[in-house]
Amino acid sequence: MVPQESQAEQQPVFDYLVANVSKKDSGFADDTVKGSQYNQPLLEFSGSCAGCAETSYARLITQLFGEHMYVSNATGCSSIWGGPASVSPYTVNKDSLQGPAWANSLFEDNAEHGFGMQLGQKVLREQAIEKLGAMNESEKATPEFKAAFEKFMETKENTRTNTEATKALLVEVEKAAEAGCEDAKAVLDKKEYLAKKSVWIFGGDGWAYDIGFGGLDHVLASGENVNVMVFDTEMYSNTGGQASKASNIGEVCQFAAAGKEMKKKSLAEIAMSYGYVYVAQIALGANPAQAVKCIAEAEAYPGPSLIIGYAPCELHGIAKGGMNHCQDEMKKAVKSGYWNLFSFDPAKKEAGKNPFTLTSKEGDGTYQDFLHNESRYTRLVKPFPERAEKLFAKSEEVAKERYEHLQRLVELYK
Ligand SMILES: Cc1ncc(C[n+]2csc(CCOP(=O)(O)OP(=O)(O)O)c2C)c(N)n1
Repeated sequence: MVPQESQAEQQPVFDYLVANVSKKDSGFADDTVKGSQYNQPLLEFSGSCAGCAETSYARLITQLFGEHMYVSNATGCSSIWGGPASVSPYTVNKDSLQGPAWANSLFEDNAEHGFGMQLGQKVLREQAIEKLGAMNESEKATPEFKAAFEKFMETKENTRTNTEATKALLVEVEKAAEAGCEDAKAVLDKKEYLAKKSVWIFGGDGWAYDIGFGGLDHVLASGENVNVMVFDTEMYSNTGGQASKASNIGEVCQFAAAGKEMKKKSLAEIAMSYGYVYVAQIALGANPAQAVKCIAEAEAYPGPSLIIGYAPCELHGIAKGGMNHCQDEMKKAVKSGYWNLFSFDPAKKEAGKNPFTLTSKEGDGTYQDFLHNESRYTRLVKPFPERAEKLFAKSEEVAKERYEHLQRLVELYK
């Protein structure tokens, strides 16, 4: 890093790029790894720590659905880099000046807050659709209106295609309003709510696994179409690294100064037990294709979805490479069997297929190397060498059991 003033002569280049460079047709679908990277990120210049994994997940989600997103954000790192006082790193796109609508409620009621966003916009949207239905039945409905309404209804649940269909329909609604149609005027009053929205609930593991868990469970059980993204740093990062139920065996955190003894809670499986919740565990740096696929599947699933993303953090104290190699650390976590990649898609079950997909392989024997590269573990070695050895061995054993259990789930859901 160098002082900002010394780089000021580059400003015209930056301005040129911002003003003149437009989206190129990549030839790849938007919901693929390559295609998604041609989309404008609607999260930029956040105040996160360098290398923060949380921002890379949020940025990617905005590249897929940003223009249509409502985000409810739990208090935690993501509400701090996502909404520091007076500025916002979330932005709007160049063409329609649309971007994520973002709000932070509390640490403890984030799921409920996002649920309210979903219900509020759903009711307004349905009221507008009811009026459109009445217009469609009217003998005054033009063939153009009928065709546009049909297209709108066909794409009603698809976040991407419904936007264009809504635009075309609103042209016809405006014509009808000009001709004096009262229903059309009522629809125009709610036009912001007409296109399909993508409702997201963001938060850390302290929120999802612990403090906000009751609300999260309630919202997942509701069956409503919300998408939950958990940034799993395996600790309360924003308040200096307290242990959460996502922390792992042997991990040294505040309130677990001698290394946590209990294993990590399987939030994913609690959600899977409902059978109608889309669930995925991802790690962007380890398998970007699986991550993008799961995010797209979760968003497309017309019920509740929970994605848990492994998020290395400054506080993990990565020895080799530090946070410059955050994405590589995710790779190591998956390769060693420390973190598992899988998804449970109820839509597949409905189609007669196995809903459970186990993507990652068995650990490759580097589990202890993984632990020994992070100071949240190695901190235990000096003061308590024997305890460290015991807990690290237990952690590996539990990870093996967990993987075998996941393999059994593949058979169980067949
Ligand atoms: C009810 C309540 N308790 C405690 C806090 C203080 N607090 C703010 S952020 C935070 C930690 C958040 O941790 P996590 O959910 O894991 O997210 P991360 O910071 O790791 O992204 C805490 C304890 C709060 N804001 N509200």
